[in-house]
Amino acid sequence: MIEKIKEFLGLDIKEDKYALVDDPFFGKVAKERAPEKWVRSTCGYCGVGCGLYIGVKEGDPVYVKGDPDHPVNRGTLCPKGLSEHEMVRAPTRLPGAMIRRDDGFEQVEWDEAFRKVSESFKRIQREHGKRSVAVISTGQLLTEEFYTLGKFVQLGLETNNYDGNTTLCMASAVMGYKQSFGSDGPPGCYEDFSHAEVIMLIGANIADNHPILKLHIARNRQVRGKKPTIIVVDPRHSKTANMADIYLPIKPRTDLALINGLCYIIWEQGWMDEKFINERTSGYREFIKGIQKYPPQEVAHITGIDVKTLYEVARLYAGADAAMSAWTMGVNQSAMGTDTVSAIVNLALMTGNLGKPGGAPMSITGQCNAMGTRESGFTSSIPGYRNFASEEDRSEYAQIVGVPQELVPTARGYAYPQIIEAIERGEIKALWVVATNPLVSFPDQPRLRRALEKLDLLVVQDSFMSDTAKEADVLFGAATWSEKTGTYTNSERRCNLAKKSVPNYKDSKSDFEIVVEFSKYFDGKYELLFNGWSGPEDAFEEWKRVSKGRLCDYSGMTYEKIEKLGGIQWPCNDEHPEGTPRLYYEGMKTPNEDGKPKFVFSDWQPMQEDICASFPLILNTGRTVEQFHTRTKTGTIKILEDLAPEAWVELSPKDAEKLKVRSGDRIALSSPRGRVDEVMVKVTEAVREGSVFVPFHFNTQLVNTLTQSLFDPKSFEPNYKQTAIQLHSEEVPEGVVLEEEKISGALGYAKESEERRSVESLKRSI
Ligand SMILES: Nc1nc2c(c(=O)[nH]1)N[C@H]1C(S)=C(S)[C@@H](COP(=O)(O)OP(=O)(O)OC[C@H]3O[C@@H](n4cnc5c(=O)[nH]c(N)nc54)[C@H](O)[C@@H]3O)O[C@H]1N2
Ligand SMILES: Nc1nc2c(c(=O)[nH]1)N[C@H]1C(S)=C(S)[C@@H](COP(=O)(O)OP(=O)(O)OC[C@H]3O[C@@H](n4cnc5c(=O)[nH]c(N)nc54)[C@H](O)[C@@H]3O)O[C@H]1N2
Ligand code: SF4
Ligand SMILES: [Mo]
Repeated sequence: MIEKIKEFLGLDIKEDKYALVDDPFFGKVAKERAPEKWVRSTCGYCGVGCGLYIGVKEGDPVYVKGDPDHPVNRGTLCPKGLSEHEMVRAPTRLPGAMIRRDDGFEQVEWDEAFRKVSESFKRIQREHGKRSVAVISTGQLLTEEFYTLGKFVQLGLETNNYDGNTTLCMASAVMGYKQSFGSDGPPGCYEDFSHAEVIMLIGANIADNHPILKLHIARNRQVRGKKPTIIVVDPRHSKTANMADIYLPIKPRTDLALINGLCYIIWEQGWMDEKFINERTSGYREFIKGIQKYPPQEVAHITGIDVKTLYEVARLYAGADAAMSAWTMGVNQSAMGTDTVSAIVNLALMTGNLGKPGGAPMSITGQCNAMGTRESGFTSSIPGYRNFASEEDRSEYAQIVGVPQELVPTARGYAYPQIIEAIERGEIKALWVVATNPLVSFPDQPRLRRALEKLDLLVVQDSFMSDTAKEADVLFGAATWSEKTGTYTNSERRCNLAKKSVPNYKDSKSDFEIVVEFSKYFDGKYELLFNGWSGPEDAFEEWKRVSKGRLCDYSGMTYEKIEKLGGIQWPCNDEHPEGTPRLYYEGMKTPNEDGKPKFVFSDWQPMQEDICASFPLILNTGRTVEQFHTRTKTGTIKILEDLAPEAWVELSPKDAEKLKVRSGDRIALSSPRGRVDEVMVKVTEAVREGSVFVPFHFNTQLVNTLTQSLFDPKSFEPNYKQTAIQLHSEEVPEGVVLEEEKISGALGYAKESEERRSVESLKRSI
């Protein structure tokens, strides 16, 4: 039988390289790929932070298996983790340092590339000031690398125009936590998914994007003896919505009104936890005044969720012994992201769901080490969640690392979108992009491209020939996952060890080495910042000293201990030598002045995006399980590419009818910023009439051509999830025409009493 299958699949039976052989560690594996050794490590894709083993043969990674002892994933992995080894030797890897010549890139000695870039940076800084050089980094380096990079950029290059793709991702969660707790830091942990009676997933499609978290939900019945109630809040019926007991298909970007409304009902019905509120929180009175504007009828009107369901959800949430809300990009990527995060915290505080098993507001982190950047990265705070504005914090940091205090910035520089605007204005002349691919991932691509063309120098430090790398003047070819050692911290503050298992690809260098080597081209900076450092562990040791006594305390960790325990959750110190599962448990103070978490009221706002007759539909963008971001990695993995080779547009049956298209047809999408052609139609009830969904991964159908430059004013996170667009099919090239009622219905923000306007003049703000 097996022979028949092999023949059918066209496999070479004679050679029998697919025969299974015994592996001392994992039982049967294919003979061809039987590893010589297994190296314990951590997945380098998403913020779940799964433990795994990398199988190595003849210096190449050939296998990945889940680590059965790791508390996060207990031996399981998602398709990306399982195939991660396949991207490491892809032909699109950058072989080392490269410089653009007239006829394309030429690989050069590192010295030549470092000399060229350092001389340009110095000249530009001499002529235009230190801050005319900017850096955009990532949530995908190791903490040791971020720490080293941040230290060099701010104390070496002396520019605070330093930000990263985390602003496209977790910035709203960071700012929301700061508003509510006085500091960033997710309070909950994965174990809470197994202890909660009610789990509300808000704008988080974990089935596609954090699949291994489902394990922790599946354990809930085992832990509590009954099934939890799962509530999913998402305008689109995502795969995660299939898990829901209660699915709330809210109108796009109305989450803040929904949460305020749930709090109103809880207050009105007296379902709140008064003891908790009185003893452990502040700001309740003012908060209650604020939510008076959110009675159920009003909220039903804004969100599209009926009054009865609102009461039911409020009753379940407030009545549960423990309830948690977990959220991701449906919340963060909005011009109201920060305030929505604080609203989620308000709901937790009102119902006493903080610092106890199953009771937490919990952001799910996107990238494998977005947490590490937030803690150590120098972008929105001095390492260790220290405040730029605080003289005490600046002096403490300077003292610990032995640099003159004047070097420590007194304020954060430009956030990512502001850096792009400063390039447009000609204020920033050189940009160093590290491990991110803006020419796919940033909104309003036509504008970004125009801005980047104005630069005197674009340096890209990447492991692959990304879309942005293709436009660079100089490339720093970086080693990637499995080629370097250091730590990633996951969504639940768990610091995991990722280990080098194979040699670097060709002449590439690790990001740590690149930064330390590069610093030698700047007078005295290496001696000042990295003297005697020989590897990432030196950065980790300094990071431990810098974080000691802070909320994100790593001082009690060592690589050995991290590996032995399967990761450690900060704070980890003398008091908590094995880490801390939850923050703000009874007796633990928040960094707010009074030590208490604070209720922060914010109004839901209709916002500016021109929905009109020309662009009457809402575009929602996001992800699919097979692909990761801009596909520099997953695009090289055959099985993942075969499963999801191109973008598609999810369209409701009614809109498909209007356009006279069926699943499999191709249509174009346009917005005031541009047009994307040839996107495959998928007709589905998952999206409502007037809304469409397109994954953002594909440079071939670049959906960020359409998205707008609209950002949360507090976090600067882009509003990726709602863009006014039009669709065009061959049969109906002029696109969808909606009657006025339908437009307001799709958007849902028109008040019944509002004056009706003609379709032409309908520039409705959403
Ligand atoms: N396979 C895969 N996994 C990934 C990634 C990947 O690229 N591929 N990327 C990683 C990263 S960096 C991140 S940030 C995470 C992102 O993980 P998720 O946030 O789960 O991913 P998205 O698909 O961007 O968006 C989630 C959901 O938000 C919904 N949404 C849109 N508008 C609204 C709204 O107004 N309100 C609400 N409540 N929901 C809304 C969308 O319909 C979508 O289902 O995934 C991580 N994991
Ligand atoms: N429309 C729309 N746009 C979005 C989103 C959305 O939901 N909708 N989501 C946003 C979010 S949440 C995110 S996080 C961003 C992600 O957007 P990007 O950060 O642009 O996406 P990646 O493809 O992960 O880019 C990481 C880059 O690092 C490189 N790399 C990998 N390993 C290494 C390494 O070890 N060292 C170095 N130096 N480079 C390495 C990769 O090759 C890749 O080019 O996209 C954002 N854009
Ligand atoms: S869930 Fe995330 S961390 Fe786990 S294997 Fe998949 S991509 Fe890797
Ligand atoms: Mo992200």
